[in-house]
Amino acid sequence: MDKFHLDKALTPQGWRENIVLSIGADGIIAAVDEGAPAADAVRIRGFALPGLPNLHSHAFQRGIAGLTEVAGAGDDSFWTWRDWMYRFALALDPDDVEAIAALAYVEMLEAGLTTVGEFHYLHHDRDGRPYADPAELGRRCVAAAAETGLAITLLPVFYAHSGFGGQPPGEGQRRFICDLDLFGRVAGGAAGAAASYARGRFGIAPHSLRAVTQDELRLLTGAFPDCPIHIHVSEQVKEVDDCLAAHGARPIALLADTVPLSERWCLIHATHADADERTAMARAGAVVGLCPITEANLGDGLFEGVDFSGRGGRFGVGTDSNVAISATAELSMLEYSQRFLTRRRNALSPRNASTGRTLFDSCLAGGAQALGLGTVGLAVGAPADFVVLDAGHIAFAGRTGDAVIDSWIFGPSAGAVSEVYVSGRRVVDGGRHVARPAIEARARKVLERVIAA
Ligand code: NGQ
Ligand code: ZN
Repeated sequence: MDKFHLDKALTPQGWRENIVLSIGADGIIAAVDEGAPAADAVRIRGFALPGLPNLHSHAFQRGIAGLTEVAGAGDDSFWTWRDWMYRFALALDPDDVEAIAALAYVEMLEAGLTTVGEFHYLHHDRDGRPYADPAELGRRCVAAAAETGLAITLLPVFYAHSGFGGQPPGEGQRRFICDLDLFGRVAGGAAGAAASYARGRFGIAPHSLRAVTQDELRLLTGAFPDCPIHIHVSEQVKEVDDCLAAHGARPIALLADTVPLSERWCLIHATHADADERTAMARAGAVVGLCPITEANLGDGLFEGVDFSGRGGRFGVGTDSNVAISATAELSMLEYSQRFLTRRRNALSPRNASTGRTLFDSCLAGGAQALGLGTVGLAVGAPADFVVLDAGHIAFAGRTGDAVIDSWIFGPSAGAVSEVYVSGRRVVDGGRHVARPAIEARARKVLERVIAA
């Protein structure tokens, strides 16, 4: 059994010193001992934190990071960004998708994110025809996760329409489109791919109320009764307006009327939820998947997070478009968005509590629920997924306990992640993923070729 002696670690019982983790051959923590001698254990000298789940990613979009920040001739918006993104999506072959995903996953691990929820909708060949294996590209995402050591919950997406009321899809969406029968084969293959990787899990993702009809939603939730379900909802004002025009209801209200919202649901963005919708999500125990950097980048708007958490609402964070891949920047952006909104400081923490610690704990629990991870954290029964912050980094001078998390998230902490372990295996060493050189070289070739074309 592998053993790690952690000098300082955040456990479910709080900060502890000198604990010893014993890891089984399956990568699961079999024992946590306090004050046990560490003679046969690997000594971990920094601050150890559980790895955070990244509950929402479109890995391929990493390829256009920074390329959509030039103003066009008209007003730029989410919808003009989407045109750029669609054009890029049409250019990628399976090897390209895998190479870009592996780069994104390396960057996630280096950031301290140890699981990804891959909301995967690029299914078919460039001409729109299904691959011989209809789950080819989902399989490539799992291959990229396995190569990098990242845990993945693969969420194959059902996408059938271009707008409310079952409007026919556009030509630019041809790689995403399935009928229910084809989706059954895509999802079956995705489930098989996830099952073939020890750290793979599976859920489904009806893309949005724009892309899926109410009847289709009901059929899907019935056909996949047990797994996590993710959906984009209420992200843009236009989506709210179109939903009101088509159905006389706001998106989350419509969703809650259509299917029983529950703990297996993860509602991505939920930006324009009104008070009743926030209550409905909180009561159902559903997770809201906030993606603060992408939501800022796309001009989505502000989610009323203080009100939502006051109602007992659960949330986690995702890197979504992967325009920047950073756990600390997602968490600080989340808190700052609420300070802009409420004109208060320490908006998302209860009185006399660390904001960083509160956000960290919430997003660990919310992300784990949304991705169907079971037990997480430095506890018996959880996978040995942990991040080591360099205790000698100047960001932590004079800091102990939760001040370490606050200084990591809000302070000048670039380069603070020194090591990352997944299933007890070290995948990041000295701040760098152990396979970064090869994965970066492969991705560089792909990006230079595809962007020049
Ligand atoms: C996506 N992204 O699925 O990548 C979407 C754009 C759409 C965000 N919603 C496509 N941020 O919503 O139709
Ligand atoms: Zn998304």
